[in-house]
Amino acid sequence: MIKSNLAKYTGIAVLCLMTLSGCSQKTTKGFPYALPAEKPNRPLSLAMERSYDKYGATPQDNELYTQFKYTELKGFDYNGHDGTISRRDPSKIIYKNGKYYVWYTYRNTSTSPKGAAKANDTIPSADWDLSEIWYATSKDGFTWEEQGVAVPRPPKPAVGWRSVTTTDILEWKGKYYLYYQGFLEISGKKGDDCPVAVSYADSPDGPWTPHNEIVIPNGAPGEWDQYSIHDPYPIVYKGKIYLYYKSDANGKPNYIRMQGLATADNPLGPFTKHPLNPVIGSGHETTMFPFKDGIAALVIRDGNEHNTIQFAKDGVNFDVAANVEFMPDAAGPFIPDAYTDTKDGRGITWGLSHFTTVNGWGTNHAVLARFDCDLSQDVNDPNMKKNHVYLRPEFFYKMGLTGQQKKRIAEETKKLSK
Ligand code: AAL
Repeated sequence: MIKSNLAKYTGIAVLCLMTLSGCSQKTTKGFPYALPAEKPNRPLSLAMERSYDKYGATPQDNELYTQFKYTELKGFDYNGHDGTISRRDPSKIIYKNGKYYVWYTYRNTSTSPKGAAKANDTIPSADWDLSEIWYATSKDGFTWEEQGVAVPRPPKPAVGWRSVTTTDILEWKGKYYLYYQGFLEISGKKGDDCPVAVSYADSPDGPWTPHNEIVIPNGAPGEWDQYSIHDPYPIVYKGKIYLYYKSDANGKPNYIRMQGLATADNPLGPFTKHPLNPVIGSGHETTMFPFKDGIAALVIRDGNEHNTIQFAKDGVNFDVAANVEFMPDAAGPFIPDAYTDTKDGRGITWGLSHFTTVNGWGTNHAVLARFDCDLSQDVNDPNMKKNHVYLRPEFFYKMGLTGQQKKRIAEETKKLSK
């Protein structure tokens, strides 16, 4: 008995010593040079905790980290880029009948946009005023053949009579649905007054039948989405239609752009806005895709969390998953599993986006472009996972100081010399 007790206590003492020496090792040895692939069991700074918990040890380990590469498209004419023809806000891309399909806002007007005060029946106020929804097809995703109008402007006073823009496609039970912003007055007179309308067809080539009702109305006065519902963007998730959208709130003096969610069991509605809206407090145009068991989002341009890719396991509660640069504006990716109600979203590798900065305001218009990336579980492209883009000094000098800033700096220096 005594012998066994002795053995027991000796064992405990040895264990304690081992633990102690383990502890002291943990605290005295510096953080390892070779970055552990898994979160190490040692006290970590907040930044290193976050690094492992949110992102993965390095950007290369993070499936939601990528670079974006851009290619000019072939097949679209822009009238010498004089501002009379514009193509922007591409939809998601789908692959049907042996080719890719994309829909987009198409403007072909006698002049470039002139602002709300000068706009009339033929002069557009903004780049997306007096527009229609057109579509194009492609065999390779680089050269496109424009097919013409999909959804024209309906006669006044139907929703969209002034302009139909910023569309996205849904495939649901063998039918196709195009959701779009239906302008009820000139854009810019009262912000963008453009509730969401929908047209449907049996084939991606149409003909499209307008469902002459607003499917996602503006919020009630005083609510964050009281003025506009932008960028309707449907995917199928958890057996339902999850339609994400953007709205502009605040507006004093700058808008805060945020993303909301509305869900439905039927493509023609009713859609129920989520009680937690807005579900993302940043971003500009809306781009989401099924990823693993949740939804990933490209959060571009605006807000505290712009230039991030976010992820929500429930499609609602998004968190930052990666910080990225040079994100595609208004991205419409090719998402093979956007409508399959997948439980294991495979991600995206390319799509179309737009550039709105081809020329100055005088000949303002937008062009479609292709972006490529590696946000896919099935591709591992180390070149897309590099974590720096090398830019020449000229790029930075182009973003030079304004005259007013130069004046302030000169005054500050003058004050010092007194
Ligand atoms: C875009 C989109 C919507 C807006 C306008 C055209 O960035 O958010 O489509 O209405 O600008």
